[in-house]
Amino acid sequence: MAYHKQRYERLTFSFMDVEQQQEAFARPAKYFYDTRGSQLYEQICTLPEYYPYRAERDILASYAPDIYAAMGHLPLVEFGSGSAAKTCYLLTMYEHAGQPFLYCPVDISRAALETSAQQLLAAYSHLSIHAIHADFAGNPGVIRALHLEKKAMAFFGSNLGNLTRAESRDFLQSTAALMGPEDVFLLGVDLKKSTTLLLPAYDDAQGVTAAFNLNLLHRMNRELGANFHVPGFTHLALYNQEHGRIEMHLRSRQAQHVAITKTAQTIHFAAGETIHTENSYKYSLADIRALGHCTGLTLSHTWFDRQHYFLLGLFHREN
Ligand code: AVJ
Repeated sequence: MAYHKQRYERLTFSFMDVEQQQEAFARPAKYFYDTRGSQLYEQICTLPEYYPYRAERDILASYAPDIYAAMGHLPLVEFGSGSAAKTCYLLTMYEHAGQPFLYCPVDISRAALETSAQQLLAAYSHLSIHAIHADFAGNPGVIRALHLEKKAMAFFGSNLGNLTRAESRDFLQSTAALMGPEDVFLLGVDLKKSTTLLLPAYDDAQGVTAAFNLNLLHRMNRELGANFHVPGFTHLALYNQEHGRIEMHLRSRQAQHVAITKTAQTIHFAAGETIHTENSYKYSLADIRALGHCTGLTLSHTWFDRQHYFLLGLFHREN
């Protein structure tokens, strides 16, 4: 794996060659997040129907002192840090402790890492950052490059929801394998709840989620030389009871052919046939406890938002 380093004052960068990393998942959600897709996702987070973002932020805003106390003043590694907007609640606790601290954001977007690092370094005087530019999906082991003796790891945003149950187990297993006896893992997951609440969160009135889903077709047209007639597809969100997940699909309005130049494929769609674009798995508290248990992790603390829509759980290694 190509790997190199760059050092500034208080900011160190490590790069894992993202292009060379192999695809670990059957349905990688990362393809949603080109420039337009990332904008649309940010817009989704402001929608009245989309509660997960606000619920997790409220947990962090309400319980940051508690969470920080349970974690300890350890170097903080965050998978999929993005803009690190929620992480600030914890970083503020570190700063108030008046001790030097280290934050290690891991993200696939180099731009997000640079922008957030500049802002955080300006805001926190005791902070040093070691950023890792990598696609950590399926491989939390990228953080071995940090050679941290003790650490706290965080995985916010219910991003685990994009992984199948088996992939989630693998992810937690790999995470557990990185943990020493005093290390902790903070995980944010969206809880199972009524479809009356779930479905509108993935099929909002303004059609932002629809645009986010359809953006995949625009992206394929642009980057793969495909000729999807985008209005020929509609956004579909459903709750799959058996798997406990929201599924997003793009449904072909009519029978049609699509040619994809770069892959030399022609694909036929029957009327009503769908492209299954995303899974967003939901967990119960018992699911999370069991998931931890089968990967050698104990759920030692839990925090909920007021409405119990979302869970932030802290795991320790079982000894
Ligand atoms: C970024 C994976 C947490 O599953 O809720 C939002 C992505 N998809 N609306 C989620 C998403 C449609 C989101 N995650």
